[in-house]
Order: sequence, then C-alpha cells, then structure tokens
Amino acid sequence: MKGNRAGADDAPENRCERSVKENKMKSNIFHKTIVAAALGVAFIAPVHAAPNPHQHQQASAVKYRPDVTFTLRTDIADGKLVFIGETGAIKGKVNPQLNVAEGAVVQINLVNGDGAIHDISVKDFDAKSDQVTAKGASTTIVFRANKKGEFTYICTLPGHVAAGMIGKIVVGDVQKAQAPKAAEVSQNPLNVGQAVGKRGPQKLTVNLETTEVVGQLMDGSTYKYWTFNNKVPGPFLRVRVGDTVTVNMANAKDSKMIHSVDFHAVTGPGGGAAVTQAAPGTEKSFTFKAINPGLYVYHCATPMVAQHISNGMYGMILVEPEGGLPMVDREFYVMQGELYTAQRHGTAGENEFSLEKLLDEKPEHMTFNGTHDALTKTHRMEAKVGETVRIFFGVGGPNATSSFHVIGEVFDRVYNLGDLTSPPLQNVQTTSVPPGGATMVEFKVEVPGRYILVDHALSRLEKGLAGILHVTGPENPEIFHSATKADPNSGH
Ligand SMILES: [Cu+2]
Repeated sequence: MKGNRAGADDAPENRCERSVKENKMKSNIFHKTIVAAALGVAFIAPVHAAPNPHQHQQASAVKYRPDVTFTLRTDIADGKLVFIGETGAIKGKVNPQLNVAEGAVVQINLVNGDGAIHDISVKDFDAKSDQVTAKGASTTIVFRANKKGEFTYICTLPGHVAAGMIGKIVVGDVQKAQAPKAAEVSQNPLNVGQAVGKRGPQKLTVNLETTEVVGQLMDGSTYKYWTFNNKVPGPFLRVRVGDTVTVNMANAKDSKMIHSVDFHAVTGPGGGAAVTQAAPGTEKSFTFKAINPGLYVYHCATPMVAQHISNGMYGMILVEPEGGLPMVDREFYVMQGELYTAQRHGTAGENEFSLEKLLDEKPEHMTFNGTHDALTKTHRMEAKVGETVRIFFGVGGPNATSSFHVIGEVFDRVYNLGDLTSPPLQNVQTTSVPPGGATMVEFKVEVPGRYILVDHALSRLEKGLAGILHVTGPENPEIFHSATKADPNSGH
C-alpha cells in the first residue's frame, strides 16, 4: 500500500495557523490589487486615453465578462466606408443595428478590414477606441448601456461618418433570441458523491451510459454533446483504495458512435478502454482493483479520441486513501473542457463540430462543467465565511493546460497533480493542471463576496470559462476593508 496519508493527516487547522493566516492576509491584499489592476486594464485599456471626467466611473461600472459582444469589420461597400457585422445575427449586415438590454455590459470589437485608419466610438456612453491602422488589427470598447434610447456608433476619423461609418445602438427591452431549448447537460458541481470515511475495502459497481445528446451550450445556442450519463463532466465516482470496482458501460441504442471508457485510476489494458469499445445498443464490463489513491480523470478512448473527449466524454474518479480525506465544509466538482465549433463563439442556433479547429487546437468555447453558464447561472456554488472549501478540479481538455486560479483567494493547500498522499503545496495562487490531469485544492474563505474561478490564461474567460463561488457572512475588516463600497456590478 502506497498511501500513508502524510498529506491528509496534516489537517488544515493543526498547522502553523497563525503564520498561514498572516501570510494569507498579506497575499490577499496584494492579490486583490493585482487582480483589480489586471481586470481594470483589460476593460479600461481600449477606452480612449483622453481626459474624461466620466471615464473612471464608466470603467468601474463594467464587470468581468460582458453581457453581449458584437464584432464589426470595417469595409468598403459600393464606394462607401462601412461597418459590417462579423458574427451572430448581425453577420454580413452593413452598419447593423445593435440591440442591447438596458443595463447590459456591451463589448464591441472592431476589426480593420480595409487597411485605412479607423476607430469606433459610442459618444453617449463615453466609449471610444484606439485607432486601428493595419488590415487585420483590432480594438475593443466596453461600456454599460445604462440608459434607454437610440444611440449611434461611429468612426470618428474626419469624413468617415459622412462616408458611411455610422450605425445605430438601440438600448431597451430586447427580445431574447429565440433560444433553442435543449437538454441541460452541465454537471452540478455539488454532485461529489459519498465520502468513504473510515470503512474498509469493498466491492462496488459503477454503471455508465454513453449518450449523444443535443444540449444547451449558451443562451440561444446548442451543441450535440457526447456524454457519460447525460452530463458533462460525467459522474464523480468516489471509491476507496483497495476497493474492487466493476464498471458496466452501456452505449445507448440511439448513439451513432462506438464509445468506451479509460480510467486513469485503472491499472490494466487501456485503463479499461481495451475491453469497453461498445457499439450502439451494447454493453461492456470490466473489474479493477483501485491500488493507487488519488484524483483521476476518466474519458472515452474511441477514435478520434480528441473528438470524443472534446464533445464531453470525460469525468473524474476519486480514489480516497485509507481513512478518507480530511473533513472540510464544502466540496465541489469542476472540470475544464474545450469545444471546437465551425461557428464562431456566440453564434445562435446549433453549433457544429469542426475537425479543422480541433486539429489546430483552436477552441471556440471553453467551459467549466460543460456549458457557458454552468457555474455562473445554472448551478450555484456557495460557502459561508469561516468555512473550508475543497475543489476537485480536473481538465478533460482535450488540449489546453489550465492555470487554475480563484480570483480573490489563495489556495491554502494544493494536492498537486491530484497526489493525495504527499504533503500538499501551501499558499499557492495559481496551479497548473494538464489535460487528463487533476488537482485538489483547499482554502478557507474569510471575506464575503463573489470569487471567480478562472483559468488564468484569461483570453479563455472570453470563450466562456468562468465560475462563481458565492461567499456569504459577516464582513471581516481585519482581513479586507476599503472606503470604497464594492461595486455590486463588478462581478466580484
Ligand atoms: Cu466516445
């Protein structure tokens, strides 16, 4: 038996709590500043640098992710200069009307399509971009549409409005895009199974069904997911080291593909994949003994494996060490994945798989627990001030390494690479998790607020990768206070 639980016994509160806390205070203070600066820059930078009395207020009124994004490309059409819609409902339209809800945070990307100098400005919301000069160069404005009415977006270069670079923004009651209603495939992060506690080894059975199901990807768009048990990620399986586990894997009758399962916790051919290649309507089975404690990924391993994984066929199995894991107050199950769609991010309707983008490793969507809204709207992750939170975090991928981070928190303990038997790392800001890898992180929440789970490769936030941990309870001014009231619209 490998597991001596050196790490697990080293319980959170037994160990130099005072110095940990002091360190944490320091780190948190600096951390907050840095994060605020980083996010501030991200949103403020595109806005014109000229002195503007409203700018500060304007910038601080936005949040970590816009409610709506438009992309416009400059072009010359019929001898006129114009903006052309790039994606979604405005695609191909000249100077498209942009409809946004009152109060929405709006992002407009401008791509230079003709090689002349341009910019974009929405004067009524104090938003003005830098100039873009080269063909293919881009700029962005972000603002909160905080009043109803009809406004204009323009290029402010002399003569360009007269030449045709003007369009309308209508702020008001927006009719929701006809949202195609599809299955909810996102996995609830609260589904973490039953802790093994002090029990001895047992014989267990795990039933998996592989399915192909059209699921809601984001508001107004769907994707045909491939899943284990109709959720992405698949079920969180929780066993004890020494358990003998029989896996029954049925491939649904209405599947079109062969599917299988490879458990990284299994010692044997293909982690089980060698004996579970199941045609639609058939069932396969194998039995393994869990001999290595740890947190492990499982996934489909049928060609093209990357496609099966990307489409949603991944999950995790926790092999608890003898005696179980230390007690914590909250546990969450979170997995990161990528979707490669022919349609650009944000395109309404059904999004289809793109082989080309998969092979180029250029995902259009990146998600925690399968969909854009899984951990921001669909499911709610909560903790109370003073509680200890544990996140089982894995990367299905198939390709991107995650730089897992929780904005406004420091991981008190990181069970690096899902190793539960070595002493954990301590006081870690961001931890690297490879595709097909996992980590277990723990931290005590001291200050109420909204803490955002991200991959710190933050371009991915724009592709849907975000989750929120809501922490409620009394303020804790000793650890964090400010004369400025936290902006409830900041997203934090
Ligand atoms: Cu599969």
